[in-house]
Amino acid sequence: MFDKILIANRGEIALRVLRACQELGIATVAVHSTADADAMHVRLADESVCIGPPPAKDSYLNIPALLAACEITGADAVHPGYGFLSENARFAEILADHNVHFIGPKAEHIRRMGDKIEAKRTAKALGIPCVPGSDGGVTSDEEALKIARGIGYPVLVKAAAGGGGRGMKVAQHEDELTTALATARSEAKAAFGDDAVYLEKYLQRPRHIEIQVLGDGKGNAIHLGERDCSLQRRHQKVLEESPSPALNVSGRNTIGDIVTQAMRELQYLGLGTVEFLYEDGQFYFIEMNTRIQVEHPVTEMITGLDLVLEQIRVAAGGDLPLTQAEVEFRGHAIECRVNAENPSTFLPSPGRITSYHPPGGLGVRVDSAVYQGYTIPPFYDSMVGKLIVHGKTRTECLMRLKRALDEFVVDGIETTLPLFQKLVRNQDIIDGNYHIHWLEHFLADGGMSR
Ligand code: MV4
Repeated sequence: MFDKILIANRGEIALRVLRACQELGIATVAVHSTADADAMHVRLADESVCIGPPPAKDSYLNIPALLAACEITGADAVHPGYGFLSENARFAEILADHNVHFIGPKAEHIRRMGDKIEAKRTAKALGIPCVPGSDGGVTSDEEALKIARGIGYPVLVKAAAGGGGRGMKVAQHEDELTTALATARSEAKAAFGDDAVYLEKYLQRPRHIEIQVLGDGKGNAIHLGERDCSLQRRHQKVLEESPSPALNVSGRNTIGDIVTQAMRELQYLGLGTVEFLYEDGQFYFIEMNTRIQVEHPVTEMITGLDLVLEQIRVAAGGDLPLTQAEVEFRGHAIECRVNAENPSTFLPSPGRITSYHPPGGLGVRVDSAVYQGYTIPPFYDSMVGKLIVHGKTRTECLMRLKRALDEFVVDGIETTLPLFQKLVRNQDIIDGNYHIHWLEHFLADGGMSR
């Protein structure tokens, strides 16, 4: 096992990783920008190193500064959290070159899944169902027109280097395809420096359902069920739940087994999430994430597993905690991402938290790094924390969530708590009847002013 882990992140995930390390008896090193000197993860770590000024490119993304921090403190492993360097294959390789373990997948798998064309090719070869579309990238308008005729309109042009919805363009009819290709290419070139694009059938009202996996890198892998992350705004997840209201036990087992078998064949190491669109009872692979995700607590609440601890264990060469047959799914969990934003306009609202009272009680968990008197800096994401609630049934979970939201006090800044107050009282949400565009429609229809 590792002796000392450097946590290359900030905020609630830095704290989450720190807690897992403490429970494993592993020493911790926090790193921080000058804007985060007062942060909770810095206070609670055994040691801390300032790695640069506030802009992330000069601090949390500064690889030489992170290497120096490893060297100075003698850390033997780095946990990247999510975002920042968590899916940077080069970072994983550089650490290995300096005899520091990267707590995450093999660099080759991070790189392969980072290229969406390569990821899809891999998924398809492993027997994972994919959205009908081009076989690899499209290089000419003529080729694209031919493929689109084959799959039928509407079609979606996607960037190979994409993610987060950038460089995506829908063509409703043939006469829109050439423009969609050109726009997607130029957006992709500007955003990622790579104009490779591919084509898919456009699914109109799917759900976003993702499968959590864990591999030991030696050909063993398990899945930990799904999360329904359909409630999003501008490609930012807002509320996640497990199990998905749209899935039954046999649907879960079928897709879970396919994904698990694929991960065994890949000899995948660490945590991963295989993302699908789900429409009319069919799963369609879109992407794979090779990191721990913001919404991982939803899975922890229904499986009872500590995903960060397991991630550290397999990175150190350890075994999986359970066989697939031993994985049990208990009850229902929902996570709300509470952001420092106006709940109607979503404009950021950084500033000082004058009053802070998180909810508690049975089945209630708050993952947050803020405290009363803390000032949310304007340089990073605007998450205040995550409220995660567990119940025996979805109904109990929703009632408990309503109760917990009523207890939650965050004063001094605006937060998205009022949005969740509305959502838990909405009939579609209560019925589990929503898709990837539901939240944007709700907001556009004045859901927050009614
Ligand atoms: C799609 C799609 C419809 N059809 N692919 C958006 C971000 C990227 N990760 C994948 N995305 C989508 N891919 C096909 N073939 C619709 C989306 C999409 C979406 C997906 C998941 C969650 C929210 C979304 C919001 C808009 C569009």
